[in-house]
Amino acid sequence: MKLLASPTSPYARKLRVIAHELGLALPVEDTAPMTDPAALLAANPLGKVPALVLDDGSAIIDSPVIAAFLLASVPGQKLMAQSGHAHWQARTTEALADGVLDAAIILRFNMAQGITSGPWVDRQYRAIERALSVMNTRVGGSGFGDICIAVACDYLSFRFPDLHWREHNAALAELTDRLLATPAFAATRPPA
Ligand SMILES: N[C@@H](CCC(=O)N[C@@H](CS)C(=O)NCC(=O)O)C(=O)O
Repeated sequence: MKLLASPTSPYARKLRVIAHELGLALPVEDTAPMTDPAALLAANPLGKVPALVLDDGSAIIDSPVIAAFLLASVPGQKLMAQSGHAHWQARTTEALADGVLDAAIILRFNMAQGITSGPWVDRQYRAIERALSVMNTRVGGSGFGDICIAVACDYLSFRFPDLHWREHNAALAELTDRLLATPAFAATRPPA
């Protein structure tokens, strides 16, 4: 299998860290989504990375679905509970962290068009702020959720250095610093 992904995609980073922690080989094929490469559109008609292409040529898309596939590939994995309340809470933490990324990416697309203010922009910042403060209370819920959180926080540091998300979110800051020092995060740091 191979992951179509750009080196800076935080959704792909989440998957690469998870694969690393699960001991799965996950080769990455450098793919720039905005140029609409044929291989990406064949795997994902939405034109987004990451997309996972399996050995039989079929594809799995959307990072939460790919994450679930990776976890299911390793029976007995310890990153996330298999079922029950803890399972759904871990997946909810993933949705929160992915939602922070979705809002951040909307902001970046707006910035690229020169739009840096207005109600739609403010709405994204408010969503990020609220989600961060809830994520701050969810640290330590699961290894999987913690990875999702740290990937999102480090993406904010990477793309929004003026956001100062650490100031009111001490648990997020401690978690992110701790996970950034692990081999999986070090190996997937986005290029400057
Ligand atoms: N929900 C998707 C979001 C993926 C996504 O937005 N990827 C960005 C790159 S980080 C992308 O491919 N954008 C291209 C586009 O929106 O056309 C996931 O979790 O995989």
